[in-house]
Amino acid sequence: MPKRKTLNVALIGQGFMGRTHSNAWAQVSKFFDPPLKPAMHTVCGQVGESPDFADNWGWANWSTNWRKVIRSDEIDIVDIATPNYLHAPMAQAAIKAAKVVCCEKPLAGTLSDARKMAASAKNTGVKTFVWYNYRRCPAVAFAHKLVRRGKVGRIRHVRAFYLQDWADESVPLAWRFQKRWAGSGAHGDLNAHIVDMMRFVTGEQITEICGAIAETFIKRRKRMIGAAAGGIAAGLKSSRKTGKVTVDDTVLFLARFSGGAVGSFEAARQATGNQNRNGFEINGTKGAIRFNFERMNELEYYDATTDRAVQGWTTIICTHAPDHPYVDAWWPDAHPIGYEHGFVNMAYDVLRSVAGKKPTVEIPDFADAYQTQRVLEAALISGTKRRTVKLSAVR
Ligand code: SOE
Repeated sequence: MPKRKTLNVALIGQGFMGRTHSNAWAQVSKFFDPPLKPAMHTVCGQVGESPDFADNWGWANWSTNWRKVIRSDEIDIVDIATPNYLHAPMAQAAIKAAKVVCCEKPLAGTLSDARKMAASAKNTGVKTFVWYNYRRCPAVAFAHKLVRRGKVGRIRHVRAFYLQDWADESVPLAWRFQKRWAGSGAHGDLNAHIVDMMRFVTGEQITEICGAIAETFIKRRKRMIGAAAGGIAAGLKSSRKTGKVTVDDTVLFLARFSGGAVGSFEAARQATGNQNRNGFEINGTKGAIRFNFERMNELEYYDATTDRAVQGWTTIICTHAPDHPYVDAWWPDAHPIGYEHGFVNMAYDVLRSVAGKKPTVEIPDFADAYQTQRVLEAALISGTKRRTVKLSAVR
């Protein structure tokens, strides 16, 4: 455990997640009172990216040499916010340097990388965390607590979906559409979130995949001009030339849970009309809950134990402290919070965990995120082989 009361953070990545993480490290001590304070020490970008990012977000230093930054004795926490193919080399270097390691989701682009990352973390005892940020929406954290309190009863059905519609023909061949950089498409990007979220909310494990479909609707996309390896930086222009998309645009699969429930999972990037519909519905013997991130402050609850004459869905605005997690750090009742707050909530729980204190709700470490990665892999095997796949057979 780092000795300092102030932990020096090195962030690697200046894209979308570089922004959400920068905001989280900048805001966490303003809204929470973490037992250890983060100092925004260094941000690493790619050669060709702008160092202005560091000034804009309040990072004291900027570098393009992530290996050197990770090895620096001045750094306590390494935060990886890069495309999936870089998670493993960066995390392994950070574990070797005995740093605290935070890594964006999915843990890795491949099960093999994820397995090695989890093994290194286990063998060294280094503290690791994975940014499955949706666990830290107050409504999702509260859903987790309602299930723990038995308000839903024994779970019979889990219906999870993460539907977007941004990836139309106009979007060029970025890293997210190429297997060598991303590992998979909507599956590792979006099913990763809902698999983690359903394991978290139900408290159960997925034991079997009973069929899956993967489809790529847009087979070729315009290449990006001047794209660095992985074509990462946002805003790159696209050329006339096209390249083959080598990952899925959508994956759907059916699953069994350890408590006996059955479930469906659907991830899609061209589900027209769903801009960021990350959600679920869980049906149990005593009631049901449902969530849609597009209305992220609300959780719907159905109490099946009341008089049938008055049963109906209740919409709970999850902004009431202390009943709803995290909200005492933010605003009064019915003053909604947003997407970025989940990341600030996570930074708080990372700092609590590093200080040896309990997080507000469980945080996935590499070992936990590896379980999610096994489910993703099992679904891909089921889709390819067109058969049922037991999780016990996927390591
Ligand atoms: C793109 O699908 C994306 O940015 C995901 O990568 C994030 O994890 C999700 O929170 C929003 O959409």
